[in-house]
Amino acid sequence: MGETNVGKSTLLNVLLNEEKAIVSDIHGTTRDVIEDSVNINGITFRFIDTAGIRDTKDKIENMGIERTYQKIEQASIVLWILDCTQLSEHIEWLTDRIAKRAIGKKVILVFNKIDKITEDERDVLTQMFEQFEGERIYISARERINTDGLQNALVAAAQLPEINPGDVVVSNIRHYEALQNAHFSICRVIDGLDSGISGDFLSQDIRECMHFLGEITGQISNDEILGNIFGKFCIGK
Ligand SMILES: Nc1nc2c(ncn2[C@@H]2O[C@H](COP(=O)(O)OP(=O)(O)O)[C@@H](O)[C@H]2O)c(=O)[nH]1
Ligand SMILES: [Mg+2]
Repeated sequence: MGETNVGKSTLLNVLLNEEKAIVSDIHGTTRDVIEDSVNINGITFRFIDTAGIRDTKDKIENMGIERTYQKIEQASIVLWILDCTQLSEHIEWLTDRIAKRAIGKKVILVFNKIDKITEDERDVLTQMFEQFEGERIYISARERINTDGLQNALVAAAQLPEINPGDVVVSNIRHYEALQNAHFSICRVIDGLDSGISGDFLSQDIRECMHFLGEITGQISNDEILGNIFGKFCIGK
C-alpha cells in the first residue's frame, strides 16, 4: 500500500515477473485490488496491489481505497511503499490511516525510486523516519535496484522455521496428532508432580502418554486407528 504514483503496481509486476497491473504516471490508475501468487525461495506469497490512498472526491476511487484498508487488515505483511522524491506532508496523514489498521502485522517501509535521489538525500530520509520502528528498505522497482533485497526481507518476514539436516520431520498427520497428545499428557504429569498430586492420577496420565506413543510405534491398534486407516485409504472394513 501507499499513496498514488509511488510505484506499487510497478513493484507488483516486478515481484510477479509479469505485466499484471497497469502502470502509469496518472494518479489513481489502480482503482481495484489486483492480486496473484508467486513462489519465492519455496514460500508462496500472495501479493495484493491496491488503490493508492489519497483524498479524492471520485466515488469509484474511494471504493477502491476502502478496499485497500480491508486488504491491510487481511494481510500478514504490509509493504508500505513511499516515493523517495515525494516525501510530503502526507506522511503524517497516511500514518494515521495505516498504523491503526496494521497493528500486529509486519510492516516493511519500502522507499522506492532511489534511482532519483543522491546518497545525501537518502540520509535525510533515514533521519525523517528515525522514530519508525519497522524495517526499511531502499529500492527502485522500475530499475530493479535491490528488488532481490526486498524479496529476501519478505522471506525473512514470513519467518518460516528453518529445517536443519539433523531435524526430525513429522510428515504424517496421525503421528503429529499422537505426538501432540503425548506431549499434553506428559505436561499434565509434570504439572501433577509440581503440585504433588497422588501417584494414581499421575500414572493415568503416564499411561495415556504411552498410549499415544504406542499409536506411532504400532504397539497399540485400537478401533480409532483402524478407522483412521480405513478412512484414509478408502478400504472397506
Ligand atoms: N524513476 C522511477 N520511476 C518509477 C519507479 N517505480 C515506478 N516508477 C514510475 O512511477 C509512476 C507510477 O508508477 P505506478 O506503479 O503506476 O504507481 P502506483 O500508483 O503506486 O501503482 C510510473 O510512471 C512508473 O514508471 C522507480 O523505481 N523509479
Ligand atoms: Mg497502481
